[in-house]
Amino acid sequence: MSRALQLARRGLYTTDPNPRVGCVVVRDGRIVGEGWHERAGGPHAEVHALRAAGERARGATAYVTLEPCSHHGRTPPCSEALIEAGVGRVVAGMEDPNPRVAGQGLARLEASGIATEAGVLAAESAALNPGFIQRMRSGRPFVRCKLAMSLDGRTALASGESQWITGPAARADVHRLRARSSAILTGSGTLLGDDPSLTARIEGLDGSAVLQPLRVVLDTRLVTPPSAKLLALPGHTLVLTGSDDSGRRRALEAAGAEVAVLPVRDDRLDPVDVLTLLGQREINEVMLEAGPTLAGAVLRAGLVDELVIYLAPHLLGDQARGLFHLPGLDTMADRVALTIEDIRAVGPDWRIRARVK
Ligand code: AOF
Ligand code: ZN
Repeated sequence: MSRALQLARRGLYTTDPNPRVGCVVVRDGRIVGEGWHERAGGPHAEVHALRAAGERARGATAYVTLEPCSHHGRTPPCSEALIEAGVGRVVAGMEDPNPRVAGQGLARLEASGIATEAGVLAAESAALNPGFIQRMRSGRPFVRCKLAMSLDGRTALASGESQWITGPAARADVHRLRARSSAILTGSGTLLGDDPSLTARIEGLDGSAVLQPLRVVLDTRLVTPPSAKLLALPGHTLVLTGSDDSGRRRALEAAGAEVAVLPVRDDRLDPVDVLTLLGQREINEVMLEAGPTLAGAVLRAGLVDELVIYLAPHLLGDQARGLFHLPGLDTMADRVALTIEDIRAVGPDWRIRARVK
């Protein structure tokens, strides 16, 4: 299963909106076939592994990081392929949370006399696909909020200047996080202030090895200029607004953006509406790269799942800006509680990964 997890990770940047899945076929203690899911529409991990194993799959054990599917999607069901290949046993990392599968893949195998087991390296298997799992269960994507700050917890000078807080190694790490995300979410404030590209660029990997994440701009009043840099870059940009200004909308569309209108509540777009819309578009992992107002609003709505904070070895002082605007946080009881999952050095900076409790 460890090997199957390794194989699944090869699909980290390309399987969207499908999950990353790996499979290993073992006979008499030897690996006779391996495979992983590379892209949606292409064969599933099991099909690749069974093809590699050929006749040697008969009586073998298949280890799969996700329960084999039972449905006709873009491809025929893997449970049927395993039955036809004559495997004797199937071990799954976890059940498929997709309601079209949800235990039926394993049940189908059992019904034809194949022994099954689920939950082997379950936590590791789930960690491959936090977004897919959350979207299948809640309809909304997994949200990872990325922040860069000084050692004294500041993210920009009072002037807004923030380039660069962290060094090149941390910025390269951010590109890997962007590349595994289905969408990058930012606000019009960041767009106007920084004119960011929000693309995923990984050294040593060409364009086709990374699906460009959807760039999503929250722009209540439709102030995004058609000259914004990201509109001209490879990939797709979605501007979400509450404005019905058709002139500005046409100008943005002419510049390559897609514009969609959402309801405005208290002068803002509601993070729940935004993430529900993204879930409907099969967005699995969202990377939130925003200023304190939007980051604070999404955090407050309880919709941030993970924080990735890069901590740089310098001080910006108490006139500089903090990470989250959280009005009304007046007592210690209102603190946002976190669990730190890991801390590691990235060049001269430190990366902290934390879960919101
Ligand atoms: C597997 N093995 O390698 C993957 C699975 O539209 P399709 O045919 O590509 O099916 C996509 C669904 O299949 C996806 O939502 C998930 O439930 C499952 N993914 N299943 O047996 C695989 N990638
Ligand atoms: Zn399948």
